[in-house]
Amino acid sequence: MKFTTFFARCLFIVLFVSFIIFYASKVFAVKSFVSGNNVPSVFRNYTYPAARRDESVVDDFHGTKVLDPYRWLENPDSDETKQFINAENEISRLFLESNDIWPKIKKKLTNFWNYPKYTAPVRHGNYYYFYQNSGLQDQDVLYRQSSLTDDPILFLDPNTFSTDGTISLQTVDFSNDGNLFAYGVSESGSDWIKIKVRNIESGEDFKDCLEQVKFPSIAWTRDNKGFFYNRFNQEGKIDGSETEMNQNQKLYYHRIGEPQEKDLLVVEFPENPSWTVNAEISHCGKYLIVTSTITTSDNLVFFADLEQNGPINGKISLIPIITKFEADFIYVTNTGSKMVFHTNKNAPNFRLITIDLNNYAEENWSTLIEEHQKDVLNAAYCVDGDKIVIEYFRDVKSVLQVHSLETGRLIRTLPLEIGEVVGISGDKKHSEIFYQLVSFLTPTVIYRYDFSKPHIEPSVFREVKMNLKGFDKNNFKVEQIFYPSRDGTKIPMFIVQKKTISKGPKAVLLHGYGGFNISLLPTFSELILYFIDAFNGMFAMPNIRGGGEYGSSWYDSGRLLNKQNGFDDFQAAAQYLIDHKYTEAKKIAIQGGSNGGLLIGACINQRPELFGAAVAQVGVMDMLRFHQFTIGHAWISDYGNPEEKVHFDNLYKFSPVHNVHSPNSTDNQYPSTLILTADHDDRVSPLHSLKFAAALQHAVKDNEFQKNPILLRVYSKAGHGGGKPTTKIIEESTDILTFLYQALQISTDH
Ligand code: X98
Repeated sequence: MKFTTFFARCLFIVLFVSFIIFYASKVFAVKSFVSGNNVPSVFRNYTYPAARRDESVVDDFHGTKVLDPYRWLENPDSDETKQFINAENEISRLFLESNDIWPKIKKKLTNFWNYPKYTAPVRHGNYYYFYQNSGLQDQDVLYRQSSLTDDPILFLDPNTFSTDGTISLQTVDFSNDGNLFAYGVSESGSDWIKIKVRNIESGEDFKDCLEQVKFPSIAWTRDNKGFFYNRFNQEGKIDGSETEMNQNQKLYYHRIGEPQEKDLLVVEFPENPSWTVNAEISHCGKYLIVTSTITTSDNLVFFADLEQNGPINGKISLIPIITKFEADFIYVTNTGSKMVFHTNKNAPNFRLITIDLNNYAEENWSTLIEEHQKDVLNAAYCVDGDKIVIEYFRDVKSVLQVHSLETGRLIRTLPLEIGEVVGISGDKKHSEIFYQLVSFLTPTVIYRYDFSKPHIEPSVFREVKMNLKGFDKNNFKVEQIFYPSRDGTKIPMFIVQKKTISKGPKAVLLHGYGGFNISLLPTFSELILYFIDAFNGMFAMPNIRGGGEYGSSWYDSGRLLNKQNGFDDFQAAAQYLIDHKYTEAKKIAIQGGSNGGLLIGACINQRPELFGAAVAQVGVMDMLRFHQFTIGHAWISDYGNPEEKVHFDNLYKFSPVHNVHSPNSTDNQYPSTLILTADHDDRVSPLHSLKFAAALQHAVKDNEFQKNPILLRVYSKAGHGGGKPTTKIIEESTDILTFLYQALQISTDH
């Protein structure tokens, strides 16, 4: 460590400790109104910040008058909002750091985290590239090597972008020959990125810097003169703290070496401001494939023949092949004009189809790989010229198969342990593939297979292991059970715990998401392992409806007017764990982020008595206004549009902000609740969490039955989660674990 950095850290610690002592004396001096024998002492002495209630703000939704007293919290720049955030942070910090648990957990957790991590190598041009993190580096570093046995050479180190690790690498795109490299950098966790371009051989960056980019798609043309990319032309501040709606995304062509103002507008949809636009170049280099979405599911597909079109000098006329938003169509590869798409059109478990660009009417499509009756075809990659590697989800675990590109015939299954494949690296040009598996007890195993040597079976190329003294993964066990939900539907749930049975009800961390066709497969998390190992706890992960674990029908049964099903599934998971004597309600902590934050907010309103603690991270909490901020309008696929009565009626029933109530007995008080958000979250604006926290605190502040605390913490220089530096991840995880330690009254030594 440099001396100056060391000095700065010492100064910071001194200032930080003084800050805590100063505020401890101030806040503990206020009137104590929370008390009770079963409440840890740290819960007893604090008061909530007074948040102004402006009851003059009233909306009329289809004849129903809806109060929005904390509308002022939607302005991130007002002094009043900033003061509210500061006051909330003071209380939560005081709560979390009032004793020596926080530093003890942080030290131990840092130790958990400190082991080298790698990703699978990917080939571009003459090199292999992979990410490495030596253990506690804030950002993963990109390395390259000429062969798998050569010493890796540092290629790009995002840790040099900032001193505090808050500038991250968010997208990387190599030209087809691997000679040029476009990369996106994001600041403070925002979805906004700036694209830069590097020459591979010289290692130098060109002066190009492209702004206004969010949800990037970069597609290099084969002549290496430039690339297509999408951007918004949004006015005003765009640093991730703004809340303005993102609209009018357009596709441009950028020529290397030219200023961004000279970029050519090639595709736009001015009649449809909420359509997004993405570009891809076909594997043969001939076609531009353009897709467009309005929500997070279903897309249109267009194409243009770049060879026929000639030089790019303005708008490109596109031929529409999918003209309705009714299914997902993902380009896999093509043989001449025959394009292979991965789709759920007429196939809720997905299938591969071939569409001939010379004859693209639906009646002429053919099926390359049929939909499986039960397994979900999650992803498909073309490798080794004429093969397709397919990932299926089979009862929420990854399965890998190789099929023929020509006939769709199954060639072989690739060996895999139980877990989730988080990356497949391979290319139509190369015979070699790598695939990366994770699981609850396995940080990463990377397998390698070479199709040119079919007699040699896939082998472990690299295994990532925690180097933690005294930690043996054989002391833990993973089970999958199926429990009935409220309507009798069987829901799968993973349970991870130590093999040794400890006496008495266990502390349980119950995690869920349930939306956007996203599947929760077995994953590796230091926080989860810490909870199990150090708290003698149990981790439970139900695959509730709304996710994609069983294809589009599982998704459909938990979205729009069926959204309550997912909440019911989650509550039934807690009930199952209680009924089967794993635990009791006050030992259950529920946790979720983003759409999972909504799940937590809805569940503590609906069944507060079922949980002892709740952690809601970056959640969507105002279901009547979510569509008005940043990319929220794209979530109408899951939530419905509050401007339509049928959806308003549905959303109003579970919207966390609108269903807060005051407890009428100690038994149905709210669980201890920690609401987390971040000042540069431009995916789910922090206003959701601020309004929910203000409403909850208002409802409980003078309530004789509410003993448990409701806390809000707003992190600074952080966003929705992507690109978060390790330092901040460890701090946030320490906050959560310290909160759970206190809220669940964990008795293990620390
Ligand atoms: C989103 O909102 C995804 C946001 N998003 C993207 C990308 N493209 C998008 C195109 C249209 C609409 C949204 C898009 O991230 C994208 C494309 C290429 C590369 C990188 C990004 N999601 C939901 C979300 O964040 C669920 C998961 C994805 N939510 C927050 C839903 C509710 C809470």
